[in-house]
Amino acid sequence: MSKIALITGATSGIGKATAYEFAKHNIHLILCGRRQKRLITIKKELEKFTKVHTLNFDVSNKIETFKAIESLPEDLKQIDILINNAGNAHGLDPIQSGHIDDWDAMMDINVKGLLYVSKAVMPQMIDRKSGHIINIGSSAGKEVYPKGNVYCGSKHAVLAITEGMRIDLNPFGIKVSAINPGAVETEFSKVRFKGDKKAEDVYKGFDALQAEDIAEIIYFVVSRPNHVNIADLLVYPTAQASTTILKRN
Ligand code: NDP
Ligand code: 8X3
Repeated sequence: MSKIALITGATSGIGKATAYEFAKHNIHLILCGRRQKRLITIKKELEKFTKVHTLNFDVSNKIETFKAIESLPEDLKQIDILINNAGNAHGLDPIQSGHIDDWDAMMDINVKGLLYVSKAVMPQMIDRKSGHIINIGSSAGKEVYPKGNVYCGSKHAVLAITEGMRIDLNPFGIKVSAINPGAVETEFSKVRFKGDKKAEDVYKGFDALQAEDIAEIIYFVVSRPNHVNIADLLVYPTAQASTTILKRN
């Protein structure tokens, strides 16, 4: 029987590429995001290969999140795979000149949004004693870099929450994994720099990871046998050695 995956942040970048990768393997999809038009376009493309349902909500809105997940049709309520991917960096400023709205957005989306979605999805996994939760962390969750302060804090929190989930869900046979990428060329920097030209230079002069590279890794992680859980992965482009060491041409 086909598995069912719920992917947050499926309108762009890593989440969208994961939807395409999962569709190739006939995993049924629940695709989430705020940009409804994109959800519709992706659904149209992927329903040639698999069953697709879309949920249009903001993960940082507790009420919207629970309503959306409760609204799932009966045949899609038993989610086997949860990909907590929705998130972004907002700004890149020293802590003393950082913007409170940016801090709120990162903590509300990257940390609290992940918790809300997980809270809504976990009960049926616990009842069935099965499931796999994959949290998309970051190299920024392993190592703090200059001006990364709150984004790094949010991703360190994702890693700590992942570890906590793995411990608490252990009695129920639920797998919990963190995948922590370095630089991936997506809309991430456009969001971080709010459309500023700076975003154009971020991936210049080296071969950044592409969203599809991470999507393939996510599929590898979810397709291991039952007794294998890849708990934590750090994935860099070859040109990157740490959050601050990057070899450009
Ligand atoms: P993109 O900006 O391309 O994608 C971000 C996705 O998150 C979009 O689909 C967006 O959808 C969704 N999203 C953002 N805010 C919300 C919200 N409030 N509610 C619901 N959905 C939301 O970036 P990436 O694909 O690169 O990022 C995906 C994840 O990977 C993030 O958690 C990011 O921190 C992480 N990551 C990225 C790296 C990179 O270098 N790109 C490296 C390491 C980790 P919509 O706007 O439609 O809601
Ligand atoms: C995204 C990678 O280095 O921009 O999480 O923080 S980085």
